Amino acid sequence: MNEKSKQQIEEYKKIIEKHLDEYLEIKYPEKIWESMRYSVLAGGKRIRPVLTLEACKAAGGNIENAIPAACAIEMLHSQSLIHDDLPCMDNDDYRRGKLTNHKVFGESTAVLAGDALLSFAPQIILQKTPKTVQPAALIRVLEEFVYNAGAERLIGGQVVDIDSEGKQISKETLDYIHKNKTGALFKLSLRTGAILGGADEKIINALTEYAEKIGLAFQISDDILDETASLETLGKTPGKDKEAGKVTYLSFYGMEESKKRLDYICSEACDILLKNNINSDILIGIAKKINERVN
Ligand code: GRG
Repeated sequence: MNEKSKQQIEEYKKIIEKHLDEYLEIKYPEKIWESMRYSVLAGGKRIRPVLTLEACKAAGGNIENAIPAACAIEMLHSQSLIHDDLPCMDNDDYRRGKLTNHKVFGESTAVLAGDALLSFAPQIILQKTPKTVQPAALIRVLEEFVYNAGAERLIGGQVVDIDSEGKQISKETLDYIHKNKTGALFKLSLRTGAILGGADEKIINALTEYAEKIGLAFQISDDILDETASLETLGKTPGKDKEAGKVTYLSFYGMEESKKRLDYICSEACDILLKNNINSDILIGIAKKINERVN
């Protein structure tokens, strides 16, 4: 990735942090807003909202139109992490290098903070997206949001993941988990940016294909990192998959083959962009970065 693109990503991140901070201003009852802020503003990589802003730009749109939706997607992602960390799910003590939400605020507040983020996110899309955006585009973005957050996608993936713990699942089941638990939000991020950027269907489809590739790549690298990284670099407890008896990409393909597949899938993602004349050094750079991920 060239220097200009690196700076652009930092600029996107600043915009996202600033708007998340503004949107999540503390209201009454303070406890729930503090809990929501604690997790959302805990400093994740912000890859999903960066993808949304860049997809909007790559489609020739104005990123101002996509800022509220990009932040809403990060809220949805943070919500899924808060709930995933609960004792009834993955039961984790650390996330984003800090104690998990329920460890600080208690379980009932953590459940409610997740719920509150899930309904606050579409509220932000509706209230804060510039009024110049066509209502049809806004409705499409909202439909993408609720669909990808729901039982057919993100929640479906999580349910099958939990049900699969300690079982010898098939490759198809693992694919379903990856596609939905991780892939859904990557697809949502890119499609949302493309729609708000005014992309035609060909470009929306190409960015969807790219999203499928990097979503899978991200999950493979997550599985690799779960075995190789430390709590310090990862920001969450490593080795959780093995401990929970989870079948991962590595269970089927082993470390070396998984790395090869990761490399290949990332290059396929770049090819999709090139073939469709999507000129984005940032999207190419992100696919390459996922291949070299350390956290
Ligand atoms: C109620 C809508 C709703 C959802 C709940 C709990 C749940 C369903 C889903 C959990 C999904 C989950 C935890 C997927 C893991 C995806 C993943 C690879 C997360 C890590 O993402 P990073 O590395 O994290 O981008 P940061 O902290 O950098 O943002």
